[in-house]
Amino acid sequence: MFSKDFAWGVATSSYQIEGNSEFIGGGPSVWDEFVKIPGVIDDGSTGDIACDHINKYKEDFKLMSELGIKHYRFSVSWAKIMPHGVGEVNEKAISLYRDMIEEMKSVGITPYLTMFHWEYPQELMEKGGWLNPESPEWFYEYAKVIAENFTDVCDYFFTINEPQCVVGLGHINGVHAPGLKLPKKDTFQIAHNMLKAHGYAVKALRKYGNSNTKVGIAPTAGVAYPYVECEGDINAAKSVYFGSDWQEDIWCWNVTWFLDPVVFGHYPEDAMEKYKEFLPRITAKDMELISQPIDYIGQNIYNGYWIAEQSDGTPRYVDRPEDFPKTGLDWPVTPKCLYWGPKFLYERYNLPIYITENGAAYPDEVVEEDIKRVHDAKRVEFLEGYLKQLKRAVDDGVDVRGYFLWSLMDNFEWASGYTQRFGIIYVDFETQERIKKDSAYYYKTVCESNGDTL
Ligand code: IFM
Repeated sequence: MFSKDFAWGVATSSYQIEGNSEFIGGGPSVWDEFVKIPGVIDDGSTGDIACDHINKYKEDFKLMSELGIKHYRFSVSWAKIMPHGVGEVNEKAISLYRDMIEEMKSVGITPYLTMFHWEYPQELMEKGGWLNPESPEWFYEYAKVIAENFTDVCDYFFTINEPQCVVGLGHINGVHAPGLKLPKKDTFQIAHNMLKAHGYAVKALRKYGNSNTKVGIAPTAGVAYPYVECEGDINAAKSVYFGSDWQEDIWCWNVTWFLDPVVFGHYPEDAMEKYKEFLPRITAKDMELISQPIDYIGQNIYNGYWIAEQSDGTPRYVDRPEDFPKTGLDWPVTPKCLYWGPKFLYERYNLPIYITENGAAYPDEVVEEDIKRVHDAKRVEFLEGYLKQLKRAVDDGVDVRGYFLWSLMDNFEWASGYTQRFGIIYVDFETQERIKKDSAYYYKTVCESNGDTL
């Protein structure tokens, strides 16, 4: 059973929904620049208008409250708040975000603020971005502004969303902003600087926040889970999930490089040995900074992969059959990752867990019936399957405190533009009309019954 204060929520991010209203000002982020490059976004679109949430947030929070959703993970934009990344603070952005928070609270929604969901200030990018040795201190300055301006209205914070994507998609294969393809050595440096930035952000929140302020990080990674639920496969899966057998080209899709330092204060030894020629200078002071005590870990979990134990005791990656179910982005539908992921994470890190993102893109269609409707049966099936597994984890004693469905509404899906719809609310991007999908009504029953209907 889910605890009575379990946080049933939805998630979004600034660039993906807000739109770039000029009256709020701020400076460009790397995404504002990246989307201008021809060919980088599938449909040639940008987040300039997105869901126009900046002008429609009151309506959006009302929709959430009609759906019984009482917890909301959203992000604020570093570039909008600090036009140059450091120094000047844009008071218009501060008031906008404060108003958003007050507004959501007025309809009974608890805010969970993510400080960095990828809107890196362009001006700092021109100084080297995350590769610049000063970048962690820049983030500290930003985090101080966040702490000073939002800890009186919000208790829950996440520092960085999916550092893996920033490193891998942004700096290894260049399909996300800033669109770089850097040598491995640089990408390890970037990851280290981001982790230091996380540590600084925790410090700033502790120093300038208050006794109610809580903080964690929100990384991601596919979940290695047992092909058969027997002891051998379970142990093999765990060894892969927390091991160092990472993809040669995109090394960063892993759990331990990003969570071990944060929770244990050291990088995983096997990976340190394996990647030693690429590692930056890592000092004891860095590790002390990175491992500031946190209140919980977030984890964005979308899918997983099967692992079996071979007769010699080593793990084997088990292929999926051709007709294995997939979502719109060709991501496999693997509900059990929402059981094994939290279970393994809790065993290793022993901290409360929030599932900070989970959800599915499918090609939705609006039909005219009594009202406009979207019959997204596959998304309902996806959610039902995944949430049942999450319930199983909770029933097994895993300390999961909340679940944030990605996403409240269809939005700008980065390099896929508007071609992929993740929302439980349909957005007509021509008219900005919102239409509740069947999955929204489904999720309402889950939230309102505190998961008893699962
Ligand atoms: O839309 C993204 C989100 O910004 C980060 N996590 C994964 C989602 C779906 O791709």
